[in-house]
Amino acid sequence: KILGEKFEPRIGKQKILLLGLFGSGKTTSAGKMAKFYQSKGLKVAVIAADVHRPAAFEQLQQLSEQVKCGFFGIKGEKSAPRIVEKALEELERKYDVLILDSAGRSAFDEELVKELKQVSVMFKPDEKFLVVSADLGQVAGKQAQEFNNAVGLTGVIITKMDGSGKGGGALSSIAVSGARVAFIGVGEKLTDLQVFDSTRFVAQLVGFADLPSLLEKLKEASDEELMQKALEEGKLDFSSFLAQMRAMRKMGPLKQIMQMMGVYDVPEEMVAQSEGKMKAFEAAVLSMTPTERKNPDLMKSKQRQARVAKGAGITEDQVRELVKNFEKSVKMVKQLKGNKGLLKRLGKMAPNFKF
Ligand SMILES: Nc1nc2c(ncn2[C@@H]2O[C@H](COP(=O)(O)OP(=O)(O)OP(=O)(O)O)[C@@H](O)[C@H]2O)c(=O)[nH]1
Ligand SMILES: [Mg+2]
Repeated sequence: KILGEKFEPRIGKQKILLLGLFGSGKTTSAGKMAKFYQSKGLKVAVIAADVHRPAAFEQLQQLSEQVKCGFFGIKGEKSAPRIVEKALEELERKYDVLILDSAGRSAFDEELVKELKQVSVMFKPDEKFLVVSADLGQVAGKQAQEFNNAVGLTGVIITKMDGSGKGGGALSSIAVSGARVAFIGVGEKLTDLQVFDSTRFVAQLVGFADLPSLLEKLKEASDEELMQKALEEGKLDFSSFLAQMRAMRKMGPLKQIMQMMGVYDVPEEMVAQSEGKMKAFEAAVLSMTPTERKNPDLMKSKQRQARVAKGAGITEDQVRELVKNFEKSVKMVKQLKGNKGLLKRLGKMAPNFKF
């Protein structure tokens, strides 16, 4: 498995400690998780133990009111362990799931580790989830390692997967760090939380024609030289992109390709959507001039997009989507190439495959 197994949240009595740096999304995630566990029929309370951030108490209290879950905090109390001690006395018999929002720091440092250790000793959490923002990209893996070494983690929550182009980097670097991704945050609303499931995630990625892990698989199919060249240079152009799409077609339906890679249960609608997209993309690339195919930046021009759309019989939005997805692919190929650990994992997953 590339990105780890599907996370199975425990549905039962438990204590969850959320930790992480400033602004990573701890408090928001506390609210989202309260809602999630409550939807599983459990009685949930959140604990405000961030004693450093002004108004942390109020922020969590408001969230708890929206979720309609329990809340505990001591306004003005400066000792996190004391809050935890009182919270346990007050809540432990009444609730199934206790979620503790701890204080962040601007950077990983001794003070933070010290406080987390004290809180941990008092709280005795079943789960210690590090909350990191997808914006961190590859740095997320390093952070997961630091926290894991210092206080031990049972999982990672990656927030802001919606807004950032760096989500793939964050996810892969965490997988490589050996930590497990438990949940992902995909928006600011309380319902914007997903249990992490690599299959589903990969299926979402298939929304763009160039799934980087497919790239290697595809090079066997056709236009081997082109693909090889693109990979070696870490540089794709629209011609090699088209070659991949054709290779994909040749190899048969996307679903089968995914299954060859060990990814089962690809949702039907996603497959259908991306097959349709592929056709439009192919038409667009064929309507480009050779110069445009070799110089993808040219296709940022609105006039060129309009011309290609007309020639291909698709909308300008579809052309823009192609350009956008193409850019994403280039980024992901670069990340893939720079990520030796992930390459090794992919290699293990597809044993007949050389990198
Ligand atoms: N788009 C998006 N925004 C998010 C997500 N999760 C959190 N945010 C936003 O990120 C900002 C910071 O979130 P908080 O939950 O306050 O972060 P925190 O880690 O508690 O921050 P501190 O208490 O300052 O350490 C808020 O504006 C949230 O709305 C997410 O999954 N997607
Ligand atoms: Mg907070």
